[in-house]
Amino acid sequence: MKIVDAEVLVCRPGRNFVTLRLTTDDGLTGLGDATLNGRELAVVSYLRDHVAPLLTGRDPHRIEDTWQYLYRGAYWRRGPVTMAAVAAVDVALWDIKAKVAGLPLYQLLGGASRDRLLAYGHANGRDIPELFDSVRARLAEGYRAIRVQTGIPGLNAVYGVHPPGDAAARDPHQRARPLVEDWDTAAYLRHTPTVFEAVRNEFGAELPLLHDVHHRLTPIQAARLGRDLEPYRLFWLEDCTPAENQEALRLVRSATTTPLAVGEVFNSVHDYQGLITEQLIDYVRSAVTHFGGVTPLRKLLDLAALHQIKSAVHGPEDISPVGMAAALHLDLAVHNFGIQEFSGYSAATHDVFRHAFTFTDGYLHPGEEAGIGVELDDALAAGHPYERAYLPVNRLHDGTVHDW
Ligand code: EZ4
Ligand code: CO
Repeated sequence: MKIVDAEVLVCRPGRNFVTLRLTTDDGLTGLGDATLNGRELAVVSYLRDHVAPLLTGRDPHRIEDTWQYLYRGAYWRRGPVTMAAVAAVDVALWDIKAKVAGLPLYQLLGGASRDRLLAYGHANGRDIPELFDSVRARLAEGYRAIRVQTGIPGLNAVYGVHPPGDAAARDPHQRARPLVEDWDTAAYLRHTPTVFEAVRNEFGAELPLLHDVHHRLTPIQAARLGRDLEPYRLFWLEDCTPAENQEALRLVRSATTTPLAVGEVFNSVHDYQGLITEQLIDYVRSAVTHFGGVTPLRKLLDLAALHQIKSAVHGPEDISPVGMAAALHLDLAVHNFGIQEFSGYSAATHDVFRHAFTFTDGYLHPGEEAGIGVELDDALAAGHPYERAYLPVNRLHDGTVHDW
């Protein structure tokens, strides 16, 4: 069997998605997600101009070899653009291999280690009453674990707080020019523990609660926040410091028993190495889409398992249903599954990407279709053309750019 075509499809059913479709001489197709939020066309070019010409004629069954060929063969290793492109190829090849076998991908990864996958959703509010409404809405949708983000008194905009409405329409990532948000670390550190106290008082001790700091703190600030949140028993505190400095996590870890999650902006095992082998974190957050695919993420999770670290695959709206499906097959198969982020998709996205995976009573399942279980409807996708869109940027009150 040979690969005869590699198409890069870009569509915007509410937000931009980049999808690779490989076709074999047997007429089988495989899909891979290559969406890099705010920098989508860089990956399109990487795939179209540099990778697609290498794929035609190759045996689609040689997944590991193709991965190494693209990773080592480029000479220029790692980085989100490269690894999103390699991920798309890897997932498309796994999709094809599983379709040839007539099995859902998780069966090729060792079979199911559990019956269903605990998901967490996002609750946001400008203030505590609005946050409570958002938590109640997620609970009504079935979620059994919830990420909590709120506005801070004195700040106009805070990461994670969107006006109510359709998932795509309320997404602050999707602006033709970057939205400028404001930030005050001292106000955030004062306010956040009071939010979790209020949420615990309202919703009880048992509901798993998560919080994402989005790289905004120094190590000593993160240590303070981790300690102040200890009474509220968070499921995790995510990305408390800029992730590229692993040393920072050593200080945070020694100061607090609040569990730590890191890694959505990582794209290689090398970004994690000390964090895992020194057991400085509790959850790895890499997406299949930004980490080079199922092949390397499986290896990362096996290394993590040796150190009692669990999976928490990144699953925001900017991971397409193709990337989500790949994550769910891996989640179902690995022993050290932790939790899966799932914030749902716009109606248009559900139509363009017909998928076998399900969300029921707060749990996800990849479904039983052969392959990853997602097909892209080209005709519907054509009705949603690409538009440039950026993530927000963040400035302190004196105008200094801060981490977003
Ligand atoms: O801001 O995916 O944990 N989830 C997150 C996401 C990220 C976006 C960036 O593209 O932090 O919402
Ligand atoms: Co995050």
